[in-house]
Amino acid sequence: MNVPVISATGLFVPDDSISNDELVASFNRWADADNAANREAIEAGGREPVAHSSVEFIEKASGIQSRYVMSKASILDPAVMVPRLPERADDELSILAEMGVAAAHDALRKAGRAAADVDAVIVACSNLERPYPAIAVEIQAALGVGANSLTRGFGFDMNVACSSATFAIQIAADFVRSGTARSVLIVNPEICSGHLNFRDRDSHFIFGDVATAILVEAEDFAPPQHWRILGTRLSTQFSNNIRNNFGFLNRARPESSDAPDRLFVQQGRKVFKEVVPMVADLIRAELEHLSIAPENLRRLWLHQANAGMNRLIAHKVLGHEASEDESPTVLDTFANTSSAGSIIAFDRHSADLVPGDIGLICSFGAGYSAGCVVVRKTT
Ligand code: CO8
Repeated sequence: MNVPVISATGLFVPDDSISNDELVASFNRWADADNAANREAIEAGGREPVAHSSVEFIEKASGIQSRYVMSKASILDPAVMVPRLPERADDELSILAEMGVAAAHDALRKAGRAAADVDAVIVACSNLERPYPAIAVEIQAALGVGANSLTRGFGFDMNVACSSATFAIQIAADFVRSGTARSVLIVNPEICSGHLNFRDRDSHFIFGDVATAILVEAEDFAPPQHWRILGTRLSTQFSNNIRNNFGFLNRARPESSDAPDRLFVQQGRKVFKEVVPMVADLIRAELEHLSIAPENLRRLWLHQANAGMNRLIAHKVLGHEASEDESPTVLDTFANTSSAGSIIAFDRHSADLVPGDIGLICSFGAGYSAGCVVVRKTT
């Protein structure tokens, strides 16, 4: 059986970033204008005024300080507060494919791999811009993936919300093990700002935009420096606590098409409480299965949703408070980038590990869903 490895990862970061100060100032300007416009209803007790957001709350509750976005000006304009990304013609590269291609180029370059020698593309993310044709097939065509492959290459899209990347690594590793593919490119383009209600005080600060890529290959085909995949484990458990009701049946509903839950909604505190033990149990089960003692884990690259969640999960797994070196944070500057978060952490914080070091990539989120991948650095 072929041994699957991670040959390289890649990253695309948008040019613009929004600080908490900028985001909160925009929200509060909108809140003041909305309260003024609804003053009579508020005074008559028929409506609650919108409370101000606060930078202190955001940093204390989440650890987020800023986020990259694809459309800064319109998000910050209190009259708009939505990303504005002009529609592209069908014969132009779509925006998700463009971000994905940039991240893919980075991964292919680091691995020294020609796209023609890759067999498959999996686009795995929360925020797909259309149902079909698959973004993965568009990226396949844009990069020339599969030109040298027996099958001429194939691609498909999948969505397991924030856990999409680790679920895709499981699929890619299985393709490699079974011989279905020798080289699989996973791409995670996330325009989370498209699904975020910037007028919802509870969640307007949570997400950012980015794209990551992961090259999973057979060990005997991979470049000498790679990460052997020692094990993978997935888990799902149904919950409505993170939900998005946007879909093509919206137009078939008699209700208004701009209902708030057609964007991202969550019960953040419940998510926090319920997902932490689920993830810790999943990681412990996989480590036990692989006979790896927690003290032999050199680094955790955890999903980047909330700094407090990561502190608790790392503590449960390692048995002590994790240092920044053991469990690096990227959500301070990227915010929650859904499927891409743990891959950004891996991409930015793995070069210093030495051959033999063992680490764990773990993502978790809506579904609930959680996936972990245990890797060991080779030469
Ligand atoms: N400014 C000031 N105060 C605020 C604000 C604000 N912006 N927001 C809320 N407050 C207030 C509340 O009103 C409340 O006040 P009071 O105590 O008087 O009632 C108080 O602060 C505390 O509110 P919460 O209980 O809601 O605050 P928490 O401490 O729980 O923190 C968090 C909120 C940060 C959201 C936290 O619960 C959290 O991070 N939870 C985990 C969430 C998580 O991991 N979710 C994963 C979602 S992502 C996913 O799975 C994929 C989705 C797909 C991507 C879609 C892209 C959009």
